[in-house]
Order: sequence, then C-alpha cells, then structure tokens
Amino acid sequence: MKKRALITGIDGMDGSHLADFLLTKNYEVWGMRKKQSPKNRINTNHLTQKIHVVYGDLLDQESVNKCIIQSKPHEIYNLGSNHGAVRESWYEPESAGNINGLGVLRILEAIRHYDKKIKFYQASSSEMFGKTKENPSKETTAFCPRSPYGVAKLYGHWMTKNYRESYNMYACSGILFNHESERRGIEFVTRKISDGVARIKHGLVEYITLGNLEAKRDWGYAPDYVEAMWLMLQQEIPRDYVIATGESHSIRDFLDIAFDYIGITDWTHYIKQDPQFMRPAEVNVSRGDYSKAKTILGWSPKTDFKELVKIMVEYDIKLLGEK
Ligand code: GDR
Repeated sequence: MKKRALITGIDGMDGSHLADFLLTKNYEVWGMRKKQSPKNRINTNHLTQKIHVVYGDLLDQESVNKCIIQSKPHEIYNLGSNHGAVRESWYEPESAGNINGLGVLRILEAIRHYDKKIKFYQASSSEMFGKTKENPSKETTAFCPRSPYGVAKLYGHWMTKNYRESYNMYACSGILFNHESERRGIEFVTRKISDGVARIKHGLVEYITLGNLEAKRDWGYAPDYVEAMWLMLQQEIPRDYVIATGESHSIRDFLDIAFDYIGITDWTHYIKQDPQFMRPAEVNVSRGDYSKAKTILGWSPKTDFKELVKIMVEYDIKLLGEK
C-alpha cells in the first residue's frame, strides 16, 4: 500500500521540494491549499497531475479537520506559514501568531481527535534561537526569539513536544536553519539578490536595494533539507533535530559570490541600502550544529554555500533570458 502524506504550504519552496521528494519515494501526496490562494503557482505547476489537493486554512480548525479526514494521511508535514515569514511578522504580529503558533495546535488537535497514529512533522525554525549566546546552536540551546514570527514558532515547537509527551503521539520538530533554492520567494534576501544580479546582467536594472548587509546566516539548499524532514518521520522514536550546514556567511559574502558569477568584483555601486528593509530587532549571527541529525538520521548537507549561490544566480539569469 502506498503511504499518504499531507503537506501544508504545498505551494511554497519547501512544500514543492518535499512533494517532489516524496513522489520519488512512491508516496501519494496531498497538498493543503487555501481556496483563495493566488492562482500563479509557479512552484507546483509541474505537480498538477501528480498530487491531490485539499482546501483548508491553518486559521480554521474545521477546515483542517476536513483535510485530514479527506486525505487520510500516514504523515503530515506542516510547512505552512505567513507570507514573508520573519519580516512581515512585525507588520501583522497577530496573524503571524495565529498561523505559526495556533495553526500547529489545530493540526495536533485534529490528529489527537481523528487518528493518533498519524506521524507529524513541525517546521520549527532557527529564528527561535534568535539572540542566543550559544553559537552554533543545537537542540539543547536556550531559545531567545527576536521576532513575532520566532515567538510564534516557539509556541508551535513547544506544543509539538507537549502533545508528544501528553498523548504519546509521533510528533517532532525540525529546527531548520535558513535554506534556499531557485524556488525561493522574492521577498527573501537570497532570491532578491540572485534575481537582482540577473537583472543587472541583462541590463534591466542598475542596482538592488537591501537592508542590513552584516547579518550572518547558516544557509543550506532546500532540496537537501526536505530529505531530513522525511527521515525524522521514519525513526522508531520521535525526536527534534537541528538541520543546518554548520557554516555562517554574511549578506556581503552572498553578494561577493553572486556578483562574481557575472564578472563583477566590486559590487558596491550596484547596492543601495534602505532603512525600510532593516528590522526592528535583528538576529545578527545564526549558525547551527547538526551533529544529532548526522548521528541518528545519517543526514548531512550535500550542497555548499558557493554552489547554492551559483545555482540560484544561474537559474535567474536563464529565467530572465527566456522571457
Ligand atoms: P530570515 O530570512 O529572516 O533569516 O528567515 P530573510 O532572507 O528574510 O533574511 C535574512 C537576513 O537578510 C537580511 N536582509 C534582508 N532580508 C530581506 N528579506 N530583504 C532585504 O532586502 C534584506 N536586506 C538584508 C535580514 O535583515 C536578515 O538578517 C528565513 C525564513 O525562511 C524563515 O521562514 C525561516 O524560519 C528562517 O529563515 C530560518
């Protein structure tokens, strides 16, 4: 019998990569989609004939229940989030809390009520570590979130652990550090840069406008990371894991490699800074220790930072060239 998986956030970067991955494992893939979501589903157009869709909203308990009853999943991957994730969460903190915090509770409640055998993966985030003193951060590091998004994710993280312990459910959290790909939304800094560099190369724009260039992130490649999500649900015991590369690079480092790809070594004339892209509270350095995942899951990242930047810039140059 085929295993069935339900993915929330199916049209996002992670949702679409996970669907691709699970199809290679012969899963029946179900995606949860909001009825009113935009029709331009660039990440999932290629999946239209391969996956099933159920309509639901993480803000609506009854619709979450119905999605689970309809898809009868063996595994649920909760990858749904608010648009723009961290940055937008300062503009709409209540909505960020509702989706990233209470949304998790709604799925856990539905599982508890309908079928406690369903395995649950929660997309926790390195944003929960925020201004932590321990770098690299691991599963035992104290949390110190710096954004409404991070605070909401922390609620979802603890609820997942709480339901695991209270109701003996197979529920676990992947504490994923930043991960990117050519399917990343333009509102995130990596894609904004790869798209901007491609536009500069094609002579379409003269500069890219960014915020803080000093922030450091632990950036991995999303297709590597979705495999870790799946591995977490294939273990005998449900546990939480940090997924990261163990390396940290600044926005400046990203710019160096991206511009170098188009033959520009001094990119300072091509970047403008605008306070509107600065954050009220910033996570200055983020770096993860993935030793637990390596030991128990046998997982390690396959794509390094330089390759990641190259994949993204190359993709955007080609994409714009086709238009
Ligand atoms: P992040 O990713 O907040 O780490 O969350 P993002 O790409 O938005 O920001 C990374 C860093 O870049 C700086 N920055 C800018 N960011 C954006 N978006 N736009 C800009 O113009 C810009 N200029 C500089 C930011 O200040 C920040 O320091 C991502 C998301 O995938 C979350 O969902 C996930 O949980 C975490 O990673 C781990």
